[in-house]
Amino acid sequence: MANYYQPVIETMPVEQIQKLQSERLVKQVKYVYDNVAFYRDKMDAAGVKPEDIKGIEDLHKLPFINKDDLRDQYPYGLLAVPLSECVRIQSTSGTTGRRVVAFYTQEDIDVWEECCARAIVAAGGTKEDVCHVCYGYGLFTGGPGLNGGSHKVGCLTLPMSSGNTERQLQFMTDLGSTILCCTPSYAANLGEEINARGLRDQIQLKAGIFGAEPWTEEMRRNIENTLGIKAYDIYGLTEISGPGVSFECEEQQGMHIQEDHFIPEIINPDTGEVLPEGEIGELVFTCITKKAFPLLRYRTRDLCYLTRKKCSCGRTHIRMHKPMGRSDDMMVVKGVNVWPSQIEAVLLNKGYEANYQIVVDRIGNNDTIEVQVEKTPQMAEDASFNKAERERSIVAGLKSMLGIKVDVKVVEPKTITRSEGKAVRVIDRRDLYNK
Ligand code: DLL
Repeated sequence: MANYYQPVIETMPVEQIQKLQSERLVKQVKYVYDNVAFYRDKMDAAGVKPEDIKGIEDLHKLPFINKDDLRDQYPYGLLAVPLSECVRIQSTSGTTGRRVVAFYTQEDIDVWEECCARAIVAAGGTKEDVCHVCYGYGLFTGGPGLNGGSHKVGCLTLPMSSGNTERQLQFMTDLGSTILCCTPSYAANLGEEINARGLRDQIQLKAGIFGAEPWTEEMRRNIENTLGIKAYDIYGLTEISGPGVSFECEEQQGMHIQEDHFIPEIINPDTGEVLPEGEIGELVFTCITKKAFPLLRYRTRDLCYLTRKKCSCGRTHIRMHKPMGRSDDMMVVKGVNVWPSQIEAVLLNKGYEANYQIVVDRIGNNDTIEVQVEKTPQMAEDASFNKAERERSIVAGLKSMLGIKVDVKVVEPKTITRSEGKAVRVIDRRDLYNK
């Protein structure tokens, strides 16, 4: 069995990684220019020829592409190989507009699964493990990606897919799952059910690989305590391949980006200017090994920062801070920028679990925002629980975090719909008026 912790690549001195990236970038730009009319036209319009790209220092000369370009080119406009070379598609879960469809050659799938294998190994996975994958299977990349990675590591793979909590818990206890892969919100739900059914001493989980949605450090601590595991973050997006574009090591201090396959940049989302290491902005990726659907300078809309600070795990690949949200997740309420993750941090710090929902509306010309959060089971049993006082305390916490008055309702346990995949945290009724 191959060892998918690949020290030669993952601990390569930075200058060598950059040299490798430069070589791959030069080849990739020529490959894309020669094979994708859309890019050829875009580069011609920007006055850039493949020969102008001599290394990563020239990356900034290439034009950006974004999700609208992908939608406009749907379905085949960005393919760089004949369709007969493609063996799979995956697609985004977008509910509005055209879905994004990504294509893969067999080689693309091998690279993607290898990326997921590295993530599983970084979370302590070996062939002795039982890897319980309850990300959705099908068009969503979560299930297939982690499934493939788990096979490569040699774990016993449980392809559970999402939902059916009853069955998840039965397999988890009967087959002794040791690594859990799902969204953090579903991990929190499973934790809640495990505790409610008194199953904690029957589970053997040691690690979780959670991603596909934003989650806070507070939520991490909560999940770790409830399930008795170490919770690792994993990031990725369909357009770039799927999960495994970056992943956490045991340090849990940001996710190592797999720099032998992807070059990250952080830009100012308004001006497109490339920002220095450490500054927060929009994450942009250039794929340097993809064959079927090779995106150059793709704007993810995810906001984060990068760091090259030395990591004690020995990996030298640059780390990205967990995305603080997407530029399109940000709500402007009463003229103030609000991210759901800020609200989550306040609630979890005050002892609640991540069972909450944010409802934004407009009455006349005024925005309203209400946060509904469930009591924990302990709070529900506590006779001295003072609802009005607790609500006032959350209102004060949110006011100091956001600078605006938020209405708060503490509701009974199990009254907010649970998610099995990506959680729906925000209901913005103002969207109805804008249609
Ligand atoms: O969510 C791929 C994935 C599956 C990642 C399983 C991790 C685990 P999409 O459905 O295309 O792909 O959604 C991609 O989800 O641009 C981010 O906004 C968000 N996202 C993904 N991982 C994280 C994470 C998959 N760890 C979009 N933290 C991305 C925060 C994340 N947001």
